[in-house]
Amino acid sequence: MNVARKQIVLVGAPVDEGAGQRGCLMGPDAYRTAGLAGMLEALGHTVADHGNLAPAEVGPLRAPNPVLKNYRAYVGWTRALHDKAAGLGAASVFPIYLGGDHAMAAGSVSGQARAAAARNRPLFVLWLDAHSDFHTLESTASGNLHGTPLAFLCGLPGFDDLLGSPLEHTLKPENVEILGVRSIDREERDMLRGLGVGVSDMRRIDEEGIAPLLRPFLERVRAADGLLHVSLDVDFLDPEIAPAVGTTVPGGASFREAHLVMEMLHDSGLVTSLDLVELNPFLDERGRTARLMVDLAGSLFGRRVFDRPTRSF
Ligand SMILES: [Mn+2]
Repeated sequence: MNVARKQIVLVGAPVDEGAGQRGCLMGPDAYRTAGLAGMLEALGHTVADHGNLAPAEVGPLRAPNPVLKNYRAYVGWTRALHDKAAGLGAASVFPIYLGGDHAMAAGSVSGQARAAAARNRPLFVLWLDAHSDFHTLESTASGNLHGTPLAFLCGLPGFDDLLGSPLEHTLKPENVEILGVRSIDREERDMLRGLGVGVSDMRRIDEEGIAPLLRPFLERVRAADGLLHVSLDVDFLDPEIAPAVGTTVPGGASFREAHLVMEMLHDSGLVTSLDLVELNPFLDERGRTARLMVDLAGSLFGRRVFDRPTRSF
């Protein structure tokens, strides 16, 4: 078991322009209110809260597709988060990016990828999500940009505005594992298949169990001496236990499946950065989703569910 103390940095990313429903901008403060920092400190880690970021100033831009919503905001947030994440990735800290809708991962992950490349280590990404977020700016029908970050990160074309130049350190598609997915559009499926991204849907999780699906991926990260970024979307979880998300899809991960993933990630000692995304406190029930996400972070940082007294939710 890995019990190393970590220097954790919290970065608020109150992004909600990428989602179809507003409210994710309250996410970072909901995590703070739910006691994220104190919980991590109680586990023996040190925590520095860097507050909330603001989007970078962006000059005039024309959206490449008229259906896209809040395109300039996506560009501004991506640039601000990319710079912040590249800096944190170069330091010996563990950043937790507090979202914010999933559009923020375009910046957090690309910045971490840049830092990983500077350290000559491959970056692997575990994407825990009901959706694959693999639309291009052309293929999206909804225009909601939180459906596009993973396509950007894997180097699909059309995203050069995001950083003002082509993405230099793209993720290798085979270094990306999407777990828990249960809603993929046809265009996304074709692109995912063509590129060789790892995708385990809920049916596979039902049939094979979540641990045997995660384990080989972790072994590949270890064998490659890779860094591992985890991007945890609230809608990975079943809406019965995590209602505070604008994109609920029935049939998500259970409480135990989600904790097991986090415990395995902790035991692996491989995770170096984390996104907590899509929490919409406006849709929550007395903070239960925020508290569950904080609890899951606790498992990722070394807490055991069975060490705690039982309590009712
Ligand atoms: Mn997502």
